[in-house]
Amino acid sequence: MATRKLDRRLPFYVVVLVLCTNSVTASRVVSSNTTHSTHDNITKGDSGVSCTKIGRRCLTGIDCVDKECVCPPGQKGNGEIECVDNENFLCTVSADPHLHSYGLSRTDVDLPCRYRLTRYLTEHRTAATSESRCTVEVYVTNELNMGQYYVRSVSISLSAQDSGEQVHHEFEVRKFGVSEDQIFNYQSNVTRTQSVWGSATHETVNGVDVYPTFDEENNFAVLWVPECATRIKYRAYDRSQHRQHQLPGISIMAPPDSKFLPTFGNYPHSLCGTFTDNETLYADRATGLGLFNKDLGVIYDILTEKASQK
Ligand SMILES: *[C@@H]1O[C@H](CO)[C@@H](O)[C@H](O)[C@H]1NC(C)=O
Ligand SMILES: *[C@@H]1O[C@H](CO)[C@@H](O)[C@H](O)[C@H]1NC(C)=O
Ligand SMILES: *[C@@H]1O[C@H](CO)[C@@H](O)[C@H](O)[C@H]1NC(C)=O
Ligand SMILES: CC(=O)N[C@H]1CO[C@H](CO)[C@@H](O)[C@@H]1O
Repeated sequence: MATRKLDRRLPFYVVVLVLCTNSVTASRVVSSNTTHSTHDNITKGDSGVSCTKIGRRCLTGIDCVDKECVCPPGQKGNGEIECVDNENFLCTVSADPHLHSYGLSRTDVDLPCRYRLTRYLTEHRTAATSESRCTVEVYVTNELNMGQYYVRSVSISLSAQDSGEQVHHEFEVRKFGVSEDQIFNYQSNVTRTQSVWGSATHETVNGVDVYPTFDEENNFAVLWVPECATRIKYRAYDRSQHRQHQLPGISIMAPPDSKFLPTFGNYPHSLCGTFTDNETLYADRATGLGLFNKDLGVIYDILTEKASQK
């Protein structure tokens, strides 16, 4: 059925592919204090119980109730991919792919492009002064497989600035993943830039460190930064099958004190929107654009945003 849907829309997809891959690629200034590291991992975890109507599995330890993976009391989310404490906010792009905003609006993202999901500022939890901030920005790239789109890679920029220590850290983390026959193969590249400003320099730096880890039971590449109360998990899709027994995609957990910047944090620039958006976010936008379908509004916004496709 999915293939028939694609056949019908094929000319449209070709046009979109050309549009999004022709976007300008931003160049990056590389400072002399930049280091690169690569972290690879292969995971083949079974995750938790087989639960849903289409046989999807819950995260380990998550209960299956009436064919749904239910997060424990005090938590919310989709127990197939992420449960977070109630006060936090969650944005996910999962399956083929469905986007769920922070404000619980839903849409599909049927195109092979790179797009920004979120950008926010939040307090640095362990900094020496209260003036310290984290900035988080997340992009994902979709790819077409067997007539469906899936999230193929994730790119995260995180900067943590500690005014007390006069240190600014910046990280670029790119994660790629592929899975065949339930074997997940991840690669994460971390670029770290450290800069010191002001007159003082410090030998030792108590700043954040960003190490991608891997959840080997549930097959995620995870970036958990406690200093910024931010957790980003990515599960590759399985190329060898249509039915994905472990829900593929990305989840972003943002803390309740996150602040969104008007130009970059809010929809349409950041597809997850903000915490104050509601479930009609995408439908309202499509109506505002004069489009009959909310998925087309998102496609229009991704193409006009022209995110760097690198
Ligand atoms: C995968 O990552 C874990 C830590 O998350 C590590 O203990 C393990 O050795 C890694 N495996 C491989 C194959 O790199
Ligand atoms: C990671 O870095 C290595 C070496 O610099 C490069 O060959 C590889 O393509 C990079 N992978 C990603 C996912 O960026
Ligand atoms: C959702 O938010 C929009 C814009 O802020 C508002 O106009 C609309 O009434 C809200 N809808 C609901 C159901 O709360
Ligand atoms: C901005 C900054 O931190 N520059 C440092 C880069 O590293 C060199 C030596 O490795 C230092 O001398 C600079 O101060």
